[in-house]
Amino acid sequence: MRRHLIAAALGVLFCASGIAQSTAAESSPNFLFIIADDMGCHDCGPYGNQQIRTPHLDRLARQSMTFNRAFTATAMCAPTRQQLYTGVFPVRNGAYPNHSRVKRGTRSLVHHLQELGYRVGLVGKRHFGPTKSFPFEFLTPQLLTEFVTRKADQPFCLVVASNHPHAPWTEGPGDYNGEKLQLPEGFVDTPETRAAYAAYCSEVTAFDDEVGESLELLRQNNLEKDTVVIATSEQGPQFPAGKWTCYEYGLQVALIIRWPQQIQAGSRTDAIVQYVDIAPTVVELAGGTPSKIDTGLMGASDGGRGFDGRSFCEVLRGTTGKHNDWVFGIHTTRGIIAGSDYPIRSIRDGRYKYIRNLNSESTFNNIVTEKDQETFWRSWEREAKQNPMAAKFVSRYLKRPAEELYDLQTDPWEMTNLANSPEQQARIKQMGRRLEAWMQQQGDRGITTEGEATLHRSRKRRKQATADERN
Ligand SMILES: [Ca+2]
Repeated sequence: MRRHLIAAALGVLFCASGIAQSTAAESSPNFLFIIADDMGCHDCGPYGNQQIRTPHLDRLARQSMTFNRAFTATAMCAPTRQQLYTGVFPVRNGAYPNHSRVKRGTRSLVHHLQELGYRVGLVGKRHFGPTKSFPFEFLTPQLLTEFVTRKADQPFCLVVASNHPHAPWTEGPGDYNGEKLQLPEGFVDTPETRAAYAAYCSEVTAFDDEVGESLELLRQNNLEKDTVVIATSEQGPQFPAGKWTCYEYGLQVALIIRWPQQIQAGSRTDAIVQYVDIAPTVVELAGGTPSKIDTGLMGASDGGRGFDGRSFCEVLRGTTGKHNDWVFGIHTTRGIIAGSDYPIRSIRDGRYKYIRNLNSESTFNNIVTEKDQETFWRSWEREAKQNPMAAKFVSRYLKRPAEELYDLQTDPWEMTNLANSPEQQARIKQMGRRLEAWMQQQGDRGITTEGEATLHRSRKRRKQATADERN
C-alpha cells in the first residue's frame, strides 16, 4: 500500500530543533518541488474545478502565481520527468519513450544546483536514469526534516515526487459519488466511466493531502519565506485523450509557483511556458547563469550544449506576461505496455494546436485499449455500437488522420478537426514548418526515431522486453 510520502516526517517535526532556518539569502532561495503523477491540469481548484477537493492547492494558489498555459512536451512519466530535470526535450536528451534513460554524460538540474552550493534531495518516484545524471540524495519520509534543517547556511532543493493520482486509482478518501460527478468533455458516460472517474478524483485529493503535508514541513521549520515552491501536475491522467496523447488533457500541466519575496500572491499569467523552461528558471533564481550551463548534450539551437528551455524569471517577477510563442509535443508509442508504433508530434501557439500522426495508417494501442486498466474502456466500445457520439470518442482514440488542427479558443477539448479547412491551409503550412525545424534541431527523424525507441529504455526494461519476445 502506498503511503503519504511525508506524513511520517511530520510526526517527528515537533521533536526537531526549534531554531529558525531563515538565513538563505534572496540570491539563493531553497526550492521545494511538489510533483503529482498523471494529474490533469484542470482537475484541481486553482484551474476552476469545483467538484474535486484540493484545499491545499487552492490555498497555495492564493499565495502564488498560477500559470494558465504551462505544458510538458510528453504525456508519460519518464520523458516528462527527465525533460523537467534536464531542461532538454526528450529526443535530444535520449529519454523519449517511457521507462527510458537519458544519454550517457547528460547533466541535470541536480548537478547545476550542487555546483551553486545546494544540497539536492528527492523523496518518492524516480523514473529516470542513469543515476549518474540525477545524483540526488535519495530520501525517505523520515529524513525530510533533517534534510531541510541540516545546515542553515546551505540552501536546499527538495523534490517531493508523489505517486498520486497515477493508476490504479485505489487511494484517497473514496467518498466521491460517480453518479453525481460532471464528466470532462470527450468522456463516454457509462457507469464504469463514472466509477473510474470517482476513484481518480479521490486520488487527486490524496495528492492534495501531500501538498498540504509538504507545505507544513516548510511552515513548521520557518522556511516559507526563503523557499520557492513549485507545484505541478506532471501530465494528464490515463483517460482517453489524456496520458499517451498530444491532446491538451495530456500535455497541459498545472503549474503554481510561490515565493513570498518576489512573486505576487494570487496572481495568474497567460505566458506560455513549458517544462524545459523550468530548469533554467531555477538556475537563474539560484544565482546561476542559464546560458553558461553545460547539459552534457550536443545539439542546442545555437549549436552548443545548453538548455532547450529559457528562464521565465521575468514572468515570475511580473515584468512580462509573455514567454514562448509556441510549445511542442511528442509521443512515442513503441515500447509502452501493449503499444503499437504510433509516433505523434505537435505544436501549439496561443490559440491553435497542430498535430501530426506520423504513422496514421496504424491503430493506436496501449494499456487502456488492450488491457482495459481501470475497466471502463470495454464500456466505451459497448456504448459506441449504439451511440454515435461514443463511437466518435472511441474512434478518435484508436485512429486519427495524418494531420489535426484545433482552434483551442473555440474548441478547448479538441473535438473539431480543422485540418481540411481551406482557410487554415496557410496556418498548417507555417506551423508544420516550425514543427519540422524543431524536430531537426532535436535530431528527431520521426518514424525512424520511433523505431529506435526501445534502445533508449532502461536495462531492466530492455531485459524484460527480450524475455517477452522469447516467450
Ligand atoms: Ca506520470
